[in-house]
Amino acid sequence: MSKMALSVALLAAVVAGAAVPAQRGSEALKKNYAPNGKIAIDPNNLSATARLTFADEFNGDAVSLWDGVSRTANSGWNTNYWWADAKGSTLPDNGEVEWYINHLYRPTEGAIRAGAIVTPWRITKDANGSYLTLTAAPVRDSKAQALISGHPYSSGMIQSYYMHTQTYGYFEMRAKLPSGQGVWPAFWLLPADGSWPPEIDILEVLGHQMDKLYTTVHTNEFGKHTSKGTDSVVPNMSSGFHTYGVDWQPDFITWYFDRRQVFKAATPSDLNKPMYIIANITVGGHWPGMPDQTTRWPAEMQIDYIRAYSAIGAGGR
Ligand SMILES: [Ca+2]
Repeated sequence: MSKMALSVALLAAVVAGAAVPAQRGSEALKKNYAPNGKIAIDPNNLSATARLTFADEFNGDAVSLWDGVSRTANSGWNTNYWWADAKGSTLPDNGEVEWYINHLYRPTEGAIRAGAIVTPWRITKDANGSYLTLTAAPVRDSKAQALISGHPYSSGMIQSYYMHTQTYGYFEMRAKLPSGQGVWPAFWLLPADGSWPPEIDILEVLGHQMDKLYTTVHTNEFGKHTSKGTDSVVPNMSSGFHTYGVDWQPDFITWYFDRRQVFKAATPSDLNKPMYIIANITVGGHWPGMPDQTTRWPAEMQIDYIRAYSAIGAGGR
């Protein structure tokens, strides 16, 4: 996503994902150790090679949203960048033109109820399952636009800063992505200590290239921002559900599409601290370009689940 240079104050209350091993592992797996003594995570055999540390299946009747106070494992998703004003947020340095609605900000909540802003996060269901649907859409009502700092689009993001951060492990989202010129869906990790870089982009897609999956790691290990990444040609990501995963370990980071490896890079030296999870739809920006008359609204990202796992140690430790 390229958070760009943001100077933010450090924030306490970092809840690191505790690496408490479960009673797992088997003799057959013992030959497959990662260098840190953990069993290498196999995304195609997660039950035997990893421990589930976080999951939201989005199967309830409502999205589990943060109450503005709690900082526990079940305190819900925040819909605003944690460093941002209560009115909501965007990342202006990227040239983005969406405004992420903060579900805790009453004036925009009122505009949503009045129909002037499309609901950015809701649970949707069909015969195959239950999903979190994030929605980006134009805001045409001038009073509503004034509530979102004049931005022409509202959008939805969820981030786990207050309820789940984790160092290393496997992170996976199953989702169907929005398409369209200027639409930029993403699933990514940022450091809980407020530093940037590093950053891991598990998926980034530009809505005019729905068969091109971008996977990237950003680092400051050389004292300046550098990145390593690739783009992979995959089946159209807006015509069906796919899984997007990353296995971040002390030695290597491996990206997966439908649990098949698409990219691998050595882990930068500064990627060794708790990260939180973000999923969002960006609109516009220097990279994707702006929406045009071909872009169809609303742009919706349907998320079946987001899960995180930790590696387990040798002999079930
Ligand atoms: Ca689900």
